[in-house]
Amino acid sequence: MKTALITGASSGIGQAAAIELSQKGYSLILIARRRDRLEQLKSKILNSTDNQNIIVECYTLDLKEQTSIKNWFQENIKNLEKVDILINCAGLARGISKVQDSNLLDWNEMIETNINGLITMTRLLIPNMIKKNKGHIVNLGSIAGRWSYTGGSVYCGTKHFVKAFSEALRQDLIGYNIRVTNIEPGMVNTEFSNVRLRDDKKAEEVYKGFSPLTAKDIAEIIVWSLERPQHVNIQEMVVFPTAQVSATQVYRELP
Ligand code: 8X3
Repeated sequence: MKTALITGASSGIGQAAAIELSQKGYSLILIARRRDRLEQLKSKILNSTDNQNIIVECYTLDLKEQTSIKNWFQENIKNLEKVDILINCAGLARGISKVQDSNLLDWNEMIETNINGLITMTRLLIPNMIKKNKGHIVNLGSIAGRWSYTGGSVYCGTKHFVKAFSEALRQDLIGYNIRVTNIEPGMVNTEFSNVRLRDDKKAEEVYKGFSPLTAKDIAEIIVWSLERPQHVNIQEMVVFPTAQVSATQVYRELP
């Protein structure tokens, strides 16, 4: 029985990945800020499976707080030894302003979550994977990590970081039988735009007139990557909705 730890598990791709993985018989360690959402997800997963062997554990943690992550890790170090798979889903975008108009607090929040949270979690969980000579780290990058666009400076920067970090990590881990996968989706209809725009009406507009990707689409790809034989590593995967052809070009059919 494999155990996957998922950050950002209370919504979007993290939540969908938890559901898909539970259906494949993986045990889960779910991490997010919102306890109520995690508990709801846990109940949903356990109620929809007949597999008595699946264990679902929830931890409330803010990935922006490096000290909290370190303390949590120390407190649970023994329990975390069973983690075979780390899925770094926690991440967000804030704002679509140009650099000259941007809010520094928004920048910090993205850098702390998308970069510091991801590297801290990875750094803490790797030694045990090295000890076991086995593991898989899946990072949620973005097409914004390949192609920058106006209004996305720091968000795009953090996702370029995820790509660069994943590349170097793969090289650092050579010989330890640990796979590193960077999944890079285009537009996925989750709470991403509500968080980014802080406006539910505007967020709805983002996905109007075309079929965006769903969290399930990406979760299925994560599972597919994990389920390749151990000697196969999907290093990177760029996934767009069919109607989106670049970071800024989407074909919409609007009335
Ligand atoms: C999300 C994709 O195009 O909104 O990472 O930046 S995009």
